[in-house]
Amino acid sequence: MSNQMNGAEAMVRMLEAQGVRHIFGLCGDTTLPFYDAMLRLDHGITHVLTRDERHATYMADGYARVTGRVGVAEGPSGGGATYILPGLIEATESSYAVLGITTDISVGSYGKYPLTEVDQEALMRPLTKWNTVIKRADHIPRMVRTAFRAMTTGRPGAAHLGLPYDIQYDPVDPADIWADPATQCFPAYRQAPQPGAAQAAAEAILSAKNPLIVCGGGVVIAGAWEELDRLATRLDIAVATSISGQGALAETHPNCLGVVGSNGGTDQTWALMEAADLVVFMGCRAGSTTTARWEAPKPGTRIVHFDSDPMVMNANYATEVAVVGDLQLALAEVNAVLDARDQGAESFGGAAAVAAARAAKRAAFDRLAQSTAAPIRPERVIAALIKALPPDATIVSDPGTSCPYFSAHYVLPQPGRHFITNRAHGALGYALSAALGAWYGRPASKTVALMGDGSFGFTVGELETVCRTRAPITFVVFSNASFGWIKASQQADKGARYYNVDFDRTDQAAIAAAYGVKSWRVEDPADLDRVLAQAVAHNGPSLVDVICQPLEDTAAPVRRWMG
Ligand SMILES: Cc1ncc(C[n+]2csc(CCOP(=O)(O)OP(=O)(O)O)c2C)c(N)n1
Repeated sequence: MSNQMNGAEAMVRMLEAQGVRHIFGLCGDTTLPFYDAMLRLDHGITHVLTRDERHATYMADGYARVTGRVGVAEGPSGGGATYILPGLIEATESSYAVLGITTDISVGSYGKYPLTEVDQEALMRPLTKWNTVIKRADHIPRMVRTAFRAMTTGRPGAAHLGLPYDIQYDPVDPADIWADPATQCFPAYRQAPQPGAAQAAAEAILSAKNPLIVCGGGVVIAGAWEELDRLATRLDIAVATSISGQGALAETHPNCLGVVGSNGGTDQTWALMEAADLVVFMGCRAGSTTTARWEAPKPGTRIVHFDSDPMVMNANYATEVAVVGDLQLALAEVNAVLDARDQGAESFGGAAAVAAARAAKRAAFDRLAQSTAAPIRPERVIAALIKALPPDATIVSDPGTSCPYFSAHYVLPQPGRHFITNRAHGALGYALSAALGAWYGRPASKTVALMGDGSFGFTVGELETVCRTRAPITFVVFSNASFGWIKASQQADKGARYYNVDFDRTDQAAIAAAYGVKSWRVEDPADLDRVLAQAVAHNGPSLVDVICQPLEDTAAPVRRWMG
């Protein structure tokens, strides 16, 4: 074996071979050889220094969501490894390919009480689709290939690679540096459904009186919107989405109903969910949010389910037809089955039902969006965003006020991943850094992050990263000096017995300005349109701190708080 390459260099060369273009992360003692290899080798990979490993992983996640490429985050042993966890579980449960690399203490010092020792493999196991701490340098190329294969095939997810310090100095045979180009992007190696499944699904749908399609993030991840558009249009069938499923169809499409469920769903969209005699779940796990804790579809509703993951079939509903396979391939097969029929066009009257629901929802929204009240109504902020943002904008939201309001009322004019939110775990403080990752992935698109002031406090340190990288992202803070979501839940569930949910009002605009962000504080709704337009047009990072109506006083589109 020639001795031209050490383990650290092999890791860099493997990432290069796997097509990695960006790595987000921060350094530690165990990272020294890896960083030295990054510095010395000519590899074309941009390393973005972050201020916290949580946010490095969120950046990798935002990057993966807009590009369909593997997002890569790295951090050091011990504290670095524990801080990287939140991003890995979000990516795994949201089905996005994110690789977390943590350097580790030397294999040679296992069990000798070295600083930062922790069983990283055990730590990462429930959070990742695949995970290993590499024990020998000559295993590095194979383990990197395995990680990329695991992340990108089947249902995508996160992987973790532990890279101990001492093996970074050990030799690796350069001949083993190669990668499978198919695993640079996800979904890789798409699999078609079992023979006959698409036919059975088409027949079930055609036999329904009032079917409804409910799309989750799987449709967007598979890039199946053209096939879905064909299907929805030809059958004139209504298409609802989960929040993650926004982008399965353009929300201006005549058949697109919008979001259903307990967060971002409204009475108007829920009515169609309840009225359906057959629900077609597509790339959707039929989880608690989309179904409002399985309130609808009710037991007995006929279910057809398309998903790449067989584990979701029959998990929540007895399923009449299960179509396991890639969504793009599966929907193409359904369309081919329908093409082969010569019975003329079927119509379920979906567009008319959608038009009526959308008009009623819009009328209720418009009344509140025109409000001149202060503190400013969230509806007014969403209306201002609708006016200020270009059609191809990328919008990232934290949980809290902005998520249900945006999901319910913003109309995304294009299919694809233009709205990003961490719906799997909903950890606060995701949006700011995920927006930076999304901007790296899609720099020509205007990128906007929406967050509560609670979330702002979780993530504010990354404003330095944003300013250093000069990313022209606009941040909008819905400021209400409380953990509003929980406060609103205490109102709804606990008779307004508020306990420890308020914090002091912080001046987000002043804090951001200190980092070098161009910023505004808006208290008068009359200023909102002008300020947002200026912030969006600004050629650098900008922030608008909006003094908002407290969430517990709003008419938020959150099902358990309603009536
Ligand atoms: C890391 C983390 N801790 C706790 C929660 C529980 N939680 C959900 S929403 C919420 C309040 C959010 O407050 P803020 O960001 O200010 O937004 P608001 O609801 O006030 O709009 C909390 C604490 C969470 N989602 N994530």
